[in-house]
Amino acid sequence: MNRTFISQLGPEVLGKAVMVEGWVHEIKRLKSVDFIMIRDKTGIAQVTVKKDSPLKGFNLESLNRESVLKVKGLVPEKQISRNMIEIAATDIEILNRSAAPLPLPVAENIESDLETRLNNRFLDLRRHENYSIFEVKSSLLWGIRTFLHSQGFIEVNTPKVVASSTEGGADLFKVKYFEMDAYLNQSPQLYKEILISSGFERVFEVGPAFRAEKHNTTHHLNEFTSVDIEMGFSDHEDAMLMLEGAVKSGIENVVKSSTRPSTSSSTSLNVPEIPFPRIEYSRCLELVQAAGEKIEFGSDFSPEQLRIIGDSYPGFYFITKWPSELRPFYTMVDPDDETLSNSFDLQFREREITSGAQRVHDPEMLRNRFLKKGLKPADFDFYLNSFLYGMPPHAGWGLGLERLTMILLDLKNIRETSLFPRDRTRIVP
Ligand code: AMO
Repeated sequence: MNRTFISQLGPEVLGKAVMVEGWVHEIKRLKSVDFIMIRDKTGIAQVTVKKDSPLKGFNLESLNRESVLKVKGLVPEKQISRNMIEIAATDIEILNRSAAPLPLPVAENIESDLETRLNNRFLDLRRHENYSIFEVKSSLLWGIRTFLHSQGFIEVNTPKVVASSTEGGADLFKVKYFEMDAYLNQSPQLYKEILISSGFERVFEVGPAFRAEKHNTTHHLNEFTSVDIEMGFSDHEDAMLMLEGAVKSGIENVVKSSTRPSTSSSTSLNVPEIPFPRIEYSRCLELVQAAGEKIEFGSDFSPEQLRIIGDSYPGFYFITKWPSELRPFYTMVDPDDETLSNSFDLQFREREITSGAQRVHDPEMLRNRFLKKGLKPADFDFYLNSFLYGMPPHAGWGLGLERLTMILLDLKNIRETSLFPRDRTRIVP
């Protein structure tokens, strides 16, 4: 007999024999009947075991919660409960037993602190609301991937053990690589640009990015998933169009494929309208100053100042034309005003989701940008070389997948969106 997922137990199985597999969610013992709530990733069903007709080889006495069962039974025509389907067991096989007591409750509606939950993440993830987060993250990524493929991008994979920094030296994890010093990649920036010189024209990558940021916040991880694109013969405006298309397509796919009510209850799960507003950095500066904050041109916004800006733009919006000195060496300066750059961030309220820009493609200009940032061009030879023999103008962006998942589901801590988060103090599990 084939397995039926619990969510598939609809009107068409009434009066029929089924086989389900899952975990013991709860056990309830009454006088003449026992109930076992069985849970798979799609739902919970109620298995009834009559005491006057014992099942061969099955003894409920020694069964702990979270044990793994295979249940065969009949689905009665007349169902007692409206929100949980009942199966009258004819055979129960214990596939594996769970130890007791559980280090973390799965069934009860008990709030455990995040530390305890993350220490016992394998159990924590059994909760349907947690599975839903990863279902959303997966659908989001699928929607983004599909969109990028439709726009002529191919997915690539670049090295994660690298020889140099891309986003600033302080946030690098140093690793030993045989006799050499190496680092964990902060972003695929340099490699995705090199591929534009290689004639790939449109590439994207979904991969881990490592940042040795020392602060422990609710929206930083030390390892996160970066969704990156790079496109040749393009500028920052083209990259912004691609970004809003990708975000919209990702959210559309989440809305379309959401299977459980808990995912659709989120406040932000409306497909956003594009184009997103484009607000210049200087306008944001004015907004913040008008609210009484002290900030000069050239400074980055503090969390509180981003909140002020976010209050004026409640959904997705771009902050464009950032001061050149605030952006990394690879960012193209604005040809009309070299204090500014052809760069953007995508924000959702006060939260940054993506950074992007048109890049410098002239090798001489790039060398000068390195020097201006106090970096040695010689350390970046492998990258600079690819600019010497025909590098097209190009642009791209990097999107934090956990950040986007977090804001879509209105979660308070980014760790909720990472299966096994890496933060300042956690590398296990
Ligand atoms: P940036 O450093 O702004 O840009 O990173 C891009 C996006 O990645 C996410 N992000 C993080 N998410 C969780 N934890 C962190 N510690 C973290 N750091 C960054 C954010 C951010 O917007 N190379 C450029 C992108 C480009 O220009 O193509 C870059 O990495 O959502």
